[in-house]
Amino acid sequence: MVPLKPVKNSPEDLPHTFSTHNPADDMHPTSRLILHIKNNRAGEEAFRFTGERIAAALERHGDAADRIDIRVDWDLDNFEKSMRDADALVTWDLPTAGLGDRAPHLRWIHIIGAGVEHLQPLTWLPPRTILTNNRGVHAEKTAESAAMAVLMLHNRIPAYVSDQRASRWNPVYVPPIAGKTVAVIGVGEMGGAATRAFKALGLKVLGIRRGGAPHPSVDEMHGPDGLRTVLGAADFVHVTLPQTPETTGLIDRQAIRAMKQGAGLVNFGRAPVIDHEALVEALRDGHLGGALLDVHDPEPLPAGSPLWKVPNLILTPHVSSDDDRSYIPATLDLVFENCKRLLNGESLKNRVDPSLGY
Ligand code: OXD
Repeated sequence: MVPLKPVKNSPEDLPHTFSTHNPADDMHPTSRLILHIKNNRAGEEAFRFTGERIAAALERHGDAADRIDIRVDWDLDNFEKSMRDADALVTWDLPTAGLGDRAPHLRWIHIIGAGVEHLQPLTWLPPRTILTNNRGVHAEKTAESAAMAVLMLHNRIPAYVSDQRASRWNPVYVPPIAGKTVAVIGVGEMGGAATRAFKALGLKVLGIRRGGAPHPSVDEMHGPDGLRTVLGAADFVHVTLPQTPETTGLIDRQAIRAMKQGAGLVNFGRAPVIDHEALVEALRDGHLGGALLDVHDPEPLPAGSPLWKVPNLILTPHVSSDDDRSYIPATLDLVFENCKRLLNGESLKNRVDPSLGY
């Protein structure tokens, strides 16, 4: 979720308070939670916390609703004031300097995306404050998009798009995809959802994840040192890595050259994980059969980027894992579930490990 495209503002749609506070509850101040939700004016409507979406989520979480005071604002409007007594913050971004002093009661920050690279290094996080992210919210959409991506690569759609631009008739007949091999680099929530979709297509699934723990939809799981092995064995490589110092540049020239001749590459994670110059070279000289990139650096990808015109490469504008119907409702379900946990003194779901950066 990267809310970058400018959208029409609709401030009238934003409730500034959603308090169901009953003054009688003042007897038990620790049993209440003040939650500040920060919307981005420049963000897309799909990622906006509207009054309607919040009200619907409160209905679904009625048991917690009367213990949470919700304040919704645009960007930094009322931010400093609100941080003085807020217990929890839901946002995509925030000014981090001196947060511990500016937000003395803040116990929890929820980031409404899976990636938190824009906030790294996480050294600004006050020791008493827990950071959580949106991993898992994308599962259904990302699984569908992952299936689409490998089917497109298998059926030579990137090459046919290039042929179409050149008015070229070049039929190539391929068998059904079952039996091919896909390597998922980064089997977390998003990668895990992709592996389920790949299994359903009849693919052999190889996986890479820290620690190499098995996954029910992965036939062969490896730790990070198995990267070259899986790259060399796969017909399709599906990248779902977060951006951290360890993953930046991981799919470099050597890694790309280690892929099978004619293989396809997909990136649904973060752009800096891949060496794009090496990718372009491999697409132009035919080492790779095609690629689909959904994530870019920067976003929006500038009109002058050479990537737009590379043959056998399909670009999508960071849409593979987010949908405009359920993203914010599912985010609110996660937020309210964690509110209940915080109120009950239980550990929160989706904690980000500041030392790993995801
Ligand atoms: C996210 C994403 O970080 O969609 O949530 O990329």
